[in-house]
Amino acid sequence: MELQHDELLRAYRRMRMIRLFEEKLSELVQAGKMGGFLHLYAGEEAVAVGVCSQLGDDDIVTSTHRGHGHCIAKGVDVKGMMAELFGRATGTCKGKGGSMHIADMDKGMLGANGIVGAGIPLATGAGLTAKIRKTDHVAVAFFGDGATNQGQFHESLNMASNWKLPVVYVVENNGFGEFTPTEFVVPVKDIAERAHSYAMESEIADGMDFFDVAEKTARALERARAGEGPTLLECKTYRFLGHFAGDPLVYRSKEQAEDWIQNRDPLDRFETHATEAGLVTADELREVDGEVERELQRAVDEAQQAPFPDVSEVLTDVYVETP
Ligand SMILES: Cc1ncc(C[n+]2csc(CCOP(=O)(O)OP(=O)(O)O)c2C)c(N)n1
Repeated sequence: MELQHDELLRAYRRMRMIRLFEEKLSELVQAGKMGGFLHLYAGEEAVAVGVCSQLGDDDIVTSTHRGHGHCIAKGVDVKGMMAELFGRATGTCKGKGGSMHIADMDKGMLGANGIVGAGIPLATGAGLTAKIRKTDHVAVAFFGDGATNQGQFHESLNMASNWKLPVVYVVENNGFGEFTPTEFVVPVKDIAERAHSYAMESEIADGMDFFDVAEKTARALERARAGEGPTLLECKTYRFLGHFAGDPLVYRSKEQAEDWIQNRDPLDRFETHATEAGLVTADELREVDGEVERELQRAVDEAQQAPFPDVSEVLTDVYVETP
């Protein structure tokens, strides 16, 4: 796996955007300027961007309740996302989806999802579609460690392995399901072990390391496109903020959080690796930082000025029949 200079800068830009986007949302919620229930992705950037750096627009991803990072990593327009979160008509889903239902079919983003585990069978179905239509596309399901205790995880992996579907199942193991440490509810040491029951390939990646995630994703995609079936890719990661915006974080120790945040920040890790290897310069990264900051501020300003959806739109784009 080799990434060109512009691809590396694009990956860094997306990681930085995710970080700033989530920090901005946290601020807006605390200031009472944004409503709704938000699950923030800061800390896990290398997973979404590492995986999506290997995908094309026609490859499919399915997401979770913690979906902003997956959207940004797959190239969904940030202005549309911000407007969506403010509930405005200019939003990605015309202001009617909100944080947990952002979807953008043009980018192969089948949607965030408020139901834990529910994106997994959707990606399995997208993989089946690709196989039946004989396209070269791969479907990727992102989900948390908690979701691997859901029945649909096991049913999907069984089916995908049996039918050799082109799917990559990406577990974002951030060590917690809501407020419960993963080891309280998962008996295996590594979630990747669960692949063995389905005769499926698995990989474990350092989810704080963009390069490791990208490399292991590339291998999984190669297998999928060669007709060798799915892979379970476990990425060990950590969420820097709470389970939801406003979480008082009483269930994890300050020392544990500090260790991950100070020593394993995926943006710092990217910068150290990429500059030491001479792939990009620190000046180039600082320029990206400035551009991202300005782009995000414009997105917030424009979203706040944008109109709300008209009341006549209340029954459009929804799965109900008007009486
Ligand atoms: C089917 C279902 N059960 C429970 C919930 C409540 N819930 C929301 S997020 C969450 C924890 C999910 O943990 P994990 O899958 O590890 O993802 P993370 O939040 O760590 O990213 C739970 C239990 C839900 N939304 N859907």
